[in-house]
Amino acid sequence: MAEPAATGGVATHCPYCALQCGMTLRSRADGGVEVAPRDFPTNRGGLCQKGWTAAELLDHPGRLTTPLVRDSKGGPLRPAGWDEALARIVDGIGALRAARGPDSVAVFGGGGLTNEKAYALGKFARAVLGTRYIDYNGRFCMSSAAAAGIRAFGVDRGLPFPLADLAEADVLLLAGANPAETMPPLVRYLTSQRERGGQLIVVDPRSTPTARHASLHLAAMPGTDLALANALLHVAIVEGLVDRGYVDARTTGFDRVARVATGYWPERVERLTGVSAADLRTAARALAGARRAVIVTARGAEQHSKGTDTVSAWINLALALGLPGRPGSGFGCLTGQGNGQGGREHGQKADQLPGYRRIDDPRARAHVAAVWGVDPADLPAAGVSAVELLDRLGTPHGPGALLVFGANPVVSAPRARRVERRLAALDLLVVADFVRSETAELADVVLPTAQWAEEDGTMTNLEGRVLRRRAVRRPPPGVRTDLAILADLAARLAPGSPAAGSVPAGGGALAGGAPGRAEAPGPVTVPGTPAEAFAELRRASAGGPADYAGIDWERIDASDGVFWPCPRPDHPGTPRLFTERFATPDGRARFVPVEHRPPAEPPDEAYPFLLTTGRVLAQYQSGAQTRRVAALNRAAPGAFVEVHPDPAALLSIVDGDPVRVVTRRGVIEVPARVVDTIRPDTLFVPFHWPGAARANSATTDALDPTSGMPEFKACGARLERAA
Ligand SMILES: Nc1nc2c(c(=O)[nH]1)N[C@H]1C(S)=C(S)[C@@H](COP(=O)(O)OP(=O)(O)OC[C@H]3O[C@@H](n4cnc5c(=O)[nH]c(N)nc54)[C@H](O)[C@@H]3O)O[C@H]1N2
Ligand SMILES: Nc1nc2c(c(=O)[nH]1)N[C@H]1C(S)=C(S)[C@@H](COP(=O)(O)OP(=O)(O)OC[C@H]3O[C@@H](n4cnc5c(=O)[nH]c(N)nc54)[C@H](O)[C@@H]3O)O[C@H]1N2
Ligand code: SF4
Ligand SMILES: [Mo]
Repeated sequence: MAEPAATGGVATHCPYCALQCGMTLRSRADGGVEVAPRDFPTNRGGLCQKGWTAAELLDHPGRLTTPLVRDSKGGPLRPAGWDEALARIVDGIGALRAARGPDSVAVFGGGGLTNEKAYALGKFARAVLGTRYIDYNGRFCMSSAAAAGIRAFGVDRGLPFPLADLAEADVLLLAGANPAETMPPLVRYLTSQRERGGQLIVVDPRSTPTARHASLHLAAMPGTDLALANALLHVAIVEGLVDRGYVDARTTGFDRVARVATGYWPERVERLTGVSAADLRTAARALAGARRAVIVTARGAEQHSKGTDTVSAWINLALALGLPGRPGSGFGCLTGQGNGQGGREHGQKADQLPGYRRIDDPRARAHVAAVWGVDPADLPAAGVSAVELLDRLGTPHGPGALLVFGANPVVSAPRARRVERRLAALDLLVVADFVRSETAELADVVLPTAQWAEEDGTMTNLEGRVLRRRAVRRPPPGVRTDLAILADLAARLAPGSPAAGSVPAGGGALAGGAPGRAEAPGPVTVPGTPAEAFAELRRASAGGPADYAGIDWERIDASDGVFWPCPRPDHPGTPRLFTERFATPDGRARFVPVEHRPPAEPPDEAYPFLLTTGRVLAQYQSGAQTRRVAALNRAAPGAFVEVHPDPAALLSIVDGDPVRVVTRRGVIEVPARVVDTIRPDTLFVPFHWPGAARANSATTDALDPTSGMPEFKACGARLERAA
């Protein structure tokens, strides 16, 4: 329930990950903000260290409180007024559009933005700028799981059931998920699952804090989950453990998948994965024998050039065992960013319109164009995925301007040195942020925005539960909200406004329609307040797969949030999907045959290790926020490389030695952490730090062909002692 006002606190949620732990904020006498945990279904009164310290950034001395502009490339950023900063943006955009049309401007969003902001950003890109170039950092995060979910179930909701179901599973399999560090309060569900006598199976090349809770740890080589899942399916088929009744009644395509599975006998897959045939059989029998079984994937299984097919392999196994839609059982993925789920529903994805509609669907275009008051023909076509977008920046035919809201790709994008070069080649880089992130440091214009505790809005957590973010105080003087910035830019760019003088007629939707059309629609506005934006989002999402039409703030306030789809005010919301049918045209889930293949860059003689990357508990993502919090820096002061004692001994490396992790793209300079919790053929580096320790200097930009997900989790590497 919402926190009663009588306590004097404001009930809201943590700004960081998709667990969206409940917290209560109180203003202190000195103007600061105090965080207390709040009992909410996802955290049950728990918070991790990041949540406890989240308010420290609100009054951080490095917080931006004035716009910054750069007068010439290579020159310094200097403080400027809002009018000057926004005029600089409008002039830059106008000049590019006059010369090269609407696709000369690109937008990059983030999965941390509220639903309202994600919606406004998509509308700004499509209907004000008229560009097809918009994508966001969620492409690095959830895109493979999303693509596989849509392919099998017809819809993408990370967990199609409430998180609490995990505690009730007799067998729970986590593939490439380390929630003990990435969602610590979730561990209480794992603990109660074990106390009830349940088994936990963890697939991870490292013996992580999560794997230490497991009854069975399958330490597979990075990039081999697909083969492993196919082997479990092979065992289930050979041993007669498939749920034939479910397969016949609720699915299509099993026979083709069964034929593929014949090639994945356990002894062969033992050689591919390094997991013993005996353990593969044990895992398959445990899952198949459980009354309630749940399979969950996260980034370890997904961030590969075959991430979509890998998630499909896990879904195939779940379908063969009859799990999705069965009470207490199921398949899901752990969404990562605070609004990773909602952020991928309302139109900041290159191929998508609000309500999880497809931009290439004529009915979807007509619906959204009507809400926006534009001609469907003026909405751009699908753009390209994040890495492809970054790759085109500043090239002769690519965008010359980029607006970034809620991402720090200089640290978090694969092959980051190339990203820096592409950003440097832009005519205009605009970054809205509350700190000088590594990406903001390269910008021509930096816009200071409000933080989570200073704004209202909604977030959709990893369960598809729509929640309220509530302001406890107003933004500091000089700071504006993202919505206010977008609304102001839209007004300044509108045809007929003085600032838009340099924008040509006929320039996409911005000019109000194609030349010669009799009734040109009026200028498109972007909602400048969260309430206006949510009201519009509800209408735009109505009838789409992620339907929010029946959700309003009062309903959320009166409950623990509302699960989408919720098409009408009298609709209860949908905590559990797929109980009767799947969201496919025939209501059945679809098996998809998938074959194992090696990573884009397998190890070889010159690069004998597999480099994988990921997270530590006390830092968040690119670290732009958490590296500024003193307690978190004490807990996790810098990057490192985990290496097994055997290869370390061969290379004469001892714990703490400075080393170089070298790939075909670059070098990571970090101290070695010699640990026996990692496979001898694998190296692990966390990606939260910039500079010489930046993991993404070395990662590959090989992409999944379906989702555009980069291969963050596997590429050939060698390890050297630093000179
Ligand atoms: N502390 C902290 N928490 C976070 C975040 C953060 O930055 N810091 N970020 C949030 C976000 S956006 C996300 S997406 C989530 C991510 O949450 P997780 O997916 O749990 O995090 P990762 O550390 O990226 O990867 C999980 C595990 O995958 C393993 N792994 C590597 N390669 C493979 C492989 O090929 N197969 C398998 N099966 N496992 C492999 C790694 O060893 C690692 O332990 O965390 C969220 N929570
Ligand atoms: N090597 C490697 N790289 C990875 C991964 C990996 O596992 N390995 N994981 C990938 C994954 S899963 C993810 S999700 C990405 C995340 O990658 P990033 O995009 O770098 O994520 P953040 O560090 O959260 O960056 C968000 C930025 O926006 C700012 N910000 C936060 N909230 C708001 C807001 O409301 N408005 C505005 N204007 N700004 C805001 C923050 O201060 C910060 O600078 O990294 C990916 N990169
Ligand atoms: S688990 Fe996630 S949502 Fe909860 S306190 Fe930690 S970072 Fe915040
Ligand atoms: Mo993520």
